[in-house]
Amino acid sequence: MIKQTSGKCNTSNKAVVTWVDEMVKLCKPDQVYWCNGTKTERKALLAEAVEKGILIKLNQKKRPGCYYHRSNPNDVARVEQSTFICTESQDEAGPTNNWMAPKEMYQKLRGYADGSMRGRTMYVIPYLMGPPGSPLAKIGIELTDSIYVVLSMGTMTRMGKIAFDELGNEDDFNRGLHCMLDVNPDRRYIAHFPADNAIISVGSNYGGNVLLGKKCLALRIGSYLGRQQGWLAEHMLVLGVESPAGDKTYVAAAFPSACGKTNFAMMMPPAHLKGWKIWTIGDDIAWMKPGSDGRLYAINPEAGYFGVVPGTNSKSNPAAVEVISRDTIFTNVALTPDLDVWWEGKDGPPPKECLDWKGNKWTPASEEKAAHPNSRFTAPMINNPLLAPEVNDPAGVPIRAIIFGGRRSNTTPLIYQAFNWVHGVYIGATMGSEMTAAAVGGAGQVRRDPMAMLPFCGYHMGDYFRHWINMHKNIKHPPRIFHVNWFRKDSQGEFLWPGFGENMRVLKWIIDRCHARTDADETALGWVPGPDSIDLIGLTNFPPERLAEAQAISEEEWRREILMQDELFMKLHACLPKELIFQRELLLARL
Ligand code: OXD
Ligand code: MN
Repeated sequence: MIKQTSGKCNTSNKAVVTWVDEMVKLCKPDQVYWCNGTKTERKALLAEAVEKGILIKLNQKKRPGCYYHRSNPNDVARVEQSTFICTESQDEAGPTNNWMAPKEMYQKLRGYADGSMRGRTMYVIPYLMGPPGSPLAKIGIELTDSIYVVLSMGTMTRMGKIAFDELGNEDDFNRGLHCMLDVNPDRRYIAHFPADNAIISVGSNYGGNVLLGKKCLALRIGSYLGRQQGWLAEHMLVLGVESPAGDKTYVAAAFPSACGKTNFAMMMPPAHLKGWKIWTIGDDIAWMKPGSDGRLYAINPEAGYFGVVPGTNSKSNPAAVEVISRDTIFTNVALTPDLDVWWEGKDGPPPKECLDWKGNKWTPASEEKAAHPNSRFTAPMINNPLLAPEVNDPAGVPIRAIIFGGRRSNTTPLIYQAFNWVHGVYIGATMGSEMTAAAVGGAGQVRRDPMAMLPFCGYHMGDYFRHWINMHKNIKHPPRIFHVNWFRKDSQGEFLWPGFGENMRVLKWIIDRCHARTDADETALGWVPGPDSIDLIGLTNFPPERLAEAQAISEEEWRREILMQDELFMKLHACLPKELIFQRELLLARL
């Protein structure tokens, strides 16, 4: 008989109780704790995590409600090579996903899970993804032996009783099992079983691998369900742009991991663009469905931010600085002697001395970075001064523009607009980006990352493109589609565009295009701003020639680019929609 310590089973849902019992028999924890999501519970769990040395309580005067965590140095990012989509056939998962037959993977991972929680507590985390009452919201239950996961899920999702209330007696919930094991990369698997709406993650304690509501449910399983049910699960931020006249236009944008989605979602417009204001809906994931009025509506399924810390400062993201000033768990940043945190790119000078993310003494003369490049903050969205109140609207917000963007030091202009929906799908499908620290391996190399979904698409990428093309039929008023590149460099290796808040100037052009308030010039790639349509007033050291350089289209670079795109198209050939091949031909002809 399992001993229930404090949290009692708080549902009578038979499917839930049966499944939890089954997993308890498998993992054999000493205790089972059912989370209810209250403040009192969080306080107690935080105290327990501190007592066990899993968290360090930070200086509460400087950072009220903040805690510090160090992960195992072998476990600091998503591991794409250990991430599997377990569909019945390998074709269904497609060539861009690792695949194993469900039966085989269940057997392997149940073998690892068997008895893995002996001497430990199993936490039952019921959670809701999306605003309560939203037809787009989904329920998940994560079973984990990591208190760090419980505390993080409490911030990232609407966790606790609310999820059981929404579920009622239904059986429609995601079944997620997470076992830390000994955090050994050789026994690290993040396995998705889309047909069962189930996930098993073992051998890691890094957010992207273990906060199962996020990448696993909201994107991989979500994209699979979205295709079946007629909606889109996307790796996109969502924001509202308020104009000086007070109207709001909603935009969704897909950039690969660690390419500035959080900064863009919380952007502070430059002083010159008086009266313009950004409101955040979400910074990482959008679930989008056509509404009965023919527009595409989006919700943010999350309730918090799991953001990259290095580079966060009052210039790059003043709102995030405020977000992480309280109630935040910092993972793998540096720890100062007064129990505050530090990272490369923080405001102010570096500390004279601190402990780096591995706990070693660090000084500014040290060769290593003090904070891991993929160190993270986990913070509640309610801390965000720019949080849009509509974030809790069950209906979501109507999307007028979709922006795709990669990190490219050459080839791709600052901004261009697709000619139409299918052309926009082609632009998203062929997106390339230089890899970042958010995933293990390959940093800096250009890889195709279609719609920023390469690591997150739960089925064949060719079928995913087909789903995108088909969605158009159900969206009478489709969003306009754009592509941006904030990262293009000049011949000296300097960024051509100042980025951060100045991106508002580009966003303003996008919004104006959506409302037919500005014109554009036609190029081989798509529509681009006319000579004076991007407002450069107030930008220092930025002559119009620099914008022309950022917008330049080199035929030679584009021929090379199209050849690189072909590698992905060849890979996906069996399921690649013909429309995309036609788009490629049209582009070549225009060039
Ligand atoms: C993330 C990622 O953590 O994309 O959001 O890796
Ligand atoms: Mn992401």
